[in-house]
Amino acid sequence: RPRVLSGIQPTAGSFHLGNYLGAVRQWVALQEAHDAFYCVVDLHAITVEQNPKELRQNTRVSAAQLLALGIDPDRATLFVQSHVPEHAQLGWVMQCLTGFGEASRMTQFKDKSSRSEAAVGVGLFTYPILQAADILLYQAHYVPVGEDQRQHLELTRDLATRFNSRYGKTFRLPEAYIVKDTAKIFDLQDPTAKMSKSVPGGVVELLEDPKRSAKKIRSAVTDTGREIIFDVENKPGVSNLLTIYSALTGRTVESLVADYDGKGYGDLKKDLGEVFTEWVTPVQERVRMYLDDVASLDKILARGAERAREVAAGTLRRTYDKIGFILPE
Ligand code: AQP
Repeated sequence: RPRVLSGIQPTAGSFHLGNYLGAVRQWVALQEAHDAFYCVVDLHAITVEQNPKELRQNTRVSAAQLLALGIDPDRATLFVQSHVPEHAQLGWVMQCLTGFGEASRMTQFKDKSSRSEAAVGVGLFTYPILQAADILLYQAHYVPVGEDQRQHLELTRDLATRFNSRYGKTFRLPEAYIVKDTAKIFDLQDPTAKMSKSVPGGVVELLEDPKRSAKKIRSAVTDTGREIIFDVENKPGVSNLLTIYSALTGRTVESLVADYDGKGYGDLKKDLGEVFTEWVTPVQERVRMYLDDVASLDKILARGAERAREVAAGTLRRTYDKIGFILPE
């Protein structure tokens, strides 16, 4: 079975609709026919300052959300990044292989550092290099991510190629697995920007009160005119709502457009608020259930880490050997 690897940050506690539709939804689908590894990337979370108590809680809440959204720990390997020390170890090797200019060209760093009011740490700069290590450790064939991660995946491939040509074939070159329709979910208040947890306002959080989400959807920025049609260029707001609607219900955009013929933006937003509420309510219930039994949740994660380490340790050992490190017996 082809292998997939992907990760999600535990930073904000709740995932948002962009994380779900752009990434986690694919994770759930891929676990059926793939050898899937999914991790909550707490090492990445500390690239910005975290409150220790909140980080611990958010990591569990993230794992609970993945389970509630359909990740099956008997099929997929679900784990926490810091439980597998090989991530940090291979991360260092990859850092030594990366050019300074190459790292400087990563647009996510430019975006995030320019938005940050606090001092920016080196970890935020080297974040995509650790991400490369995350992926390469598992020799993943595919990496299901949103469009915003495409550049990071290119870096991963470049580093794998460089290592392989310098030391001999060691890493598989992974491919991005990006589902076009939901590759980028846009902010409800600014439908030209991606929905993102660091720009609050138009972001729909999975764990907030659904009434609040429905209200955000009702007050989403739409476009001039009245007609409900899918036209990303001229009607980004309405198109974004149609994308979300379609993804949550499994209905095609065309059939939605046909249904809303003659109706107004208000109708579409009100209905989408209801669709979202209906979808998210049982998800929230399941999240609560997992969090009510932290001991069992931690056990699932420990089991996942053990399976992940079996693969990661093998790759790291081969890598160290190629580099010329003396392998401990
Ligand atoms: N708006 C989005 N549309 C589609 N996919 C998205 N993803 C994030 N935003 C969108 C995908 O979600 C996965 C996990 O993301 P993450 O939590 O690891 O990191 P992120 O990209 O930093 O999330 P945010 O909300 O976008 O945070 P900030 O504001 O910190 O940048 C990834 O696969 C990502 O593609």
